[in-house]
Amino acid sequence: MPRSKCDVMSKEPSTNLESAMQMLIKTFHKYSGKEGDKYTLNRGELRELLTEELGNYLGNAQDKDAVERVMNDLDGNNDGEVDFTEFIILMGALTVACNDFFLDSPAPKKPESKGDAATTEEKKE
Ligand SMILES: [Ca+2]
Ligand SMILES: [Ca+2]
Repeated sequence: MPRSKCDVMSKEPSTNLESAMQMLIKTFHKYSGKEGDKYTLNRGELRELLTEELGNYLGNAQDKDAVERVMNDLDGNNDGEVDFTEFIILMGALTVACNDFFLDSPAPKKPESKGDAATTEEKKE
């Protein structure tokens, strides 16, 4: 897979979303660089990241089994380490879960839309 050149880290972020991307990258490397491979999280590093950075969302990260489960879920290529791609999948899944929660919260009253736009799939053959 060719990597598109992205120099986001060399520029000052100018938007919240760009800042968020930088934070994700910096946070990952803050923990991945502690032991062993600089670019991947081993179990210890993963546990530290989960407890330090996601304590509110993953309250049970102290629990060894929970870390083990997260590790097993994330480690798509089964090398016993979580690389950035695997990490970003966790962040994506957590963000989706938070968004679902946000959508479910009753605060803003909206008229119920009955007919969701049917998924139109047009494929050219
Ligand atoms: Ca490491
Ligand atoms: Ca892996």
